[in-house]
Amino acid sequence: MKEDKQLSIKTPPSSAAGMKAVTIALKNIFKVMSVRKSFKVLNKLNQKEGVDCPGCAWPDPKHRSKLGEYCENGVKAIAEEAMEQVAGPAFFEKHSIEELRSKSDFWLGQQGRLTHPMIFHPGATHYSPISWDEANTIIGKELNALNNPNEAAFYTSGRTSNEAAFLYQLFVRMFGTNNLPDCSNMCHESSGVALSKTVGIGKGSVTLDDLYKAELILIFGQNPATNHPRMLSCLEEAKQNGAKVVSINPMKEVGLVRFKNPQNLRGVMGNGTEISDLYLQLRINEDVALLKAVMLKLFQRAEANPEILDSDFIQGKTAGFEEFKAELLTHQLDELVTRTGLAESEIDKLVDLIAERKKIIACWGMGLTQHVNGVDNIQEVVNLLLMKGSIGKEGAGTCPVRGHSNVQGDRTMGIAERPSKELLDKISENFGFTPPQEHGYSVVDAIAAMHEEKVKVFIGMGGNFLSAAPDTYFTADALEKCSLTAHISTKLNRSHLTHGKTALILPSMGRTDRYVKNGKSQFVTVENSMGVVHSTQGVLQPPSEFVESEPVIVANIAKATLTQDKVDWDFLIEDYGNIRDLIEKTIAGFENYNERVKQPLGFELPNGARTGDFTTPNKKANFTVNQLRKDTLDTDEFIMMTTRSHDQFNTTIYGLDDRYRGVYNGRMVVFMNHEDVKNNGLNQGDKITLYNNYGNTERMVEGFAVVPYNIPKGCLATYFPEANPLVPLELTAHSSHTPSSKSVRVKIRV
Ligand SMILES: Nc1nc2c(c(=O)[nH]1)N[C@H]1C(S)=C(S)[C@@H](COP(=O)(O)OP(=O)(O)OC[C@H]3O[C@@H](n4cnc5c(=O)[nH]c(N)nc54)[C@H](O)[C@@H]3O)O[C@H]1N2
Ligand SMILES: Nc1nc2c(c(=O)[nH]1)N[C@H]1C(S)=C(S)[C@@H](COP(=O)(O)OP(=O)(O)OC[C@H]3O[C@@H](n4cnc5c(=O)[nH]c(N)nc54)[C@H](O)[C@@H]3O)O[C@H]1N2
Ligand code: SF4
Ligand SMILES: [Mo]
Repeated sequence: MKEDKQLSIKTPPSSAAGMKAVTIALKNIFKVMSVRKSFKVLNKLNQKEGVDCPGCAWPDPKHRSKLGEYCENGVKAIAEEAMEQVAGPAFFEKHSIEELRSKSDFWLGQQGRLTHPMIFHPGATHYSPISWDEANTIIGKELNALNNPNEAAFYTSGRTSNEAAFLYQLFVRMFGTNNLPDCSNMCHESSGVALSKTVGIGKGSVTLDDLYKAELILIFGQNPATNHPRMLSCLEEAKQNGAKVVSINPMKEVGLVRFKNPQNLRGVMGNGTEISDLYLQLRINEDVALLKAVMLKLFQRAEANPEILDSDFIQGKTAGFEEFKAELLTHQLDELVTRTGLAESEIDKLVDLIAERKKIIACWGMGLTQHVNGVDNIQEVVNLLLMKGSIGKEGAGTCPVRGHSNVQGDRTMGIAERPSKELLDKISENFGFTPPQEHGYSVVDAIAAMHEEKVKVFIGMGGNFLSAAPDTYFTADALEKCSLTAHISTKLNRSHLTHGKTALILPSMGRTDRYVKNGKSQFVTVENSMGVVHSTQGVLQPPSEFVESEPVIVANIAKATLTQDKVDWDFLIEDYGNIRDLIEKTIAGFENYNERVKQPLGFELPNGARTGDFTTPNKKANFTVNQLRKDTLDTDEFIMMTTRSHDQFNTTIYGLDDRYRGVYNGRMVVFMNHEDVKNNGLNQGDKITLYNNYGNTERMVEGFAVVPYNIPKGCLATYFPEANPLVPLELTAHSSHTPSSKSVRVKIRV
């Protein structure tokens, strides 16, 4: 794909998926892989005992379609990972780091799979090859030269398998720190915090079967057509079973309007399925106001009609109801409605749907979590479900839809900067050492600490820390201050190019790669968004003999670092079943791990919120009181979200189109309400500067082309990571420290 084509803006389509998605997916993969190799992996993709899709964490249904149990973006994820092109030593000899920095993220990704460990020596201009042994020795030396283990930070991105994640956190804690920031900090951390406090488990409560049985599904701040495409077939089935669907989202997302399932005739030949029965385009970050308005109205209606609330559930299973109700009644309905930007009649339609139904599921994505009040957003969702008794029973509950394919599993394995006491006690009992007890750094804390030179070594297990993090220039400075940055990666990315005084790239296998040890193929395990643990096994030849499997990489770093070692790392990587035995001993819910994971469907982890046995300290589901945000915008200010295009997976750019929003050949765009475009004297395609002034620091990005769009007045949308320089490091959600990348105040300059 050429990058020099002109940006073009068209009317967005009226439905998502359909046969077009199939053709685009196949075109994508055949461009970079042979047809034979493509089908070798696609035939196994998301099949029982096959390759788990490296895309999102959406679960697999019990019955798998033989036509293919995957979506367009799953195919793109495979093409990105398994492409035949390689970026080996010759590539790095040809291109200096300075030259690579001038290239786009899209170009970097197109250069192919990393094949050799590479090092950047202080003062060099290029990366050069290094052996694994030497690379591990350097890491060991740098880590052991620190004054204190807390001067190192160990990042994880959510593709890492359970086995690799478990070993990684064990190594890091044996080394002596809880500095385990992870991508979750920027993602569903607000969900984890809010759900642990209110219902006792930081994960969602529902299964796919619940979605099929729900009467009402509320979808807040999520764009499934792009980010969890197979969710649309699940919603289609739920609708056929009689469910109503409501989307609550400032942007009109095509996939939430109409879906054409390429696997059935109606999707291929007909008009497809209408997904949303009601679409509420509220203003950015006014979900708390909307939820409060809805709950106030439910209380008003319950005066005449008490059975619309589940008083048995409220009395028997919850705490804090009276305080919650008392605070809610202090709010003025008019004020709440005005803030949402919605007509009261639209809100009444939502209240009608909720009042008449008992089995309600709330799904959500980044549109709720990435705000200063991200935790409050989710706590208000829980308040609504609790009023209705819509949790802990069939067809009802919480459904935070996770991002990376194993982000939830990584947390279960102990990748957490604030580990539970239970985990630390178990580690101590099983491994004969006392793990550090004090909390470590989350992503934003780690950036601040690197900037202050309190953290000097950064190791990344997957991911692209620089581009994913907020405040890009500040984060770049922070990484450059480190003495060593080392990334375990499958593909080249910007974090390799903005680095510490010494830098390492350690090439890793991905999901699709086959790993054979002593003549035996090894599988690893993952946990999906609904708490099902299952195996995944690669089928393709890795891109080079120097590419290593993640658990092996971790074990070898541990061996080169730890002086008083209590773990037989070689034994563990001899057969990954040995790692699973240790996981079983350490983490609750993994009894008979090696046996149960061999079942074709895997197994479900225990979930108290699913069964109504809440594991909060008071054993109740807790109502909470959440404040309404007080700030208002200046008259010339906008509130901006950063979001994903259809052609990207986070910082990996698959292509330059966002066809569901009608944008082609460009990513430097800003979506703006039609009237705002006109009132600011702008036209489609005009290039503008976006800037803001948090903490008296001007942050700015230039050259964003205006796209008039169906989004409320005063709201803007840009793509992540291009707009990340505008997200201040200190603008984070209370309690979860998640960057507020969905509500950033900005002004515009022509
Ligand atoms: N193809 C593909 N798949 C992916 C990813 C990817 O980048 N590409 N990323 C993966 C990851 S890590 C994650 S976390 C998920 C992310 O999946 P999503 O959560 O769907 O991510 P976003 O694209 O950030 O979209 C968030 C949605 O929230 C809406 N929104 C923004 N602000 C608000 C608000 O204030 N209120 C409400 N109600 N809505 C709001 C936006 O309009 C948008 O529709 O997807 C995963 N899957
Ligand atoms: N402004 C803004 N910022 C955001 C967001 C937003 O919505 N807006 N979203 C946030 C969210 S939800 C998330 S989850 C983060 C994502 O943050 P990250 O997880 O750090 O980013 P990714 O883009 O997923 O990481 C891609 C890189 O991972 C490596 N990789 C891929 N597969 C593998 C593998 O199997 N093994 C190994 N070792 N490496 C692999 C490749 O080298 C690739 O370049 O970004 C966050 N940042
Ligand atoms: S919905 Fe997610 S997990 Fe399923 S095939 Fe698509 S990208 Fe992969
Ligand atoms: Mo995420």
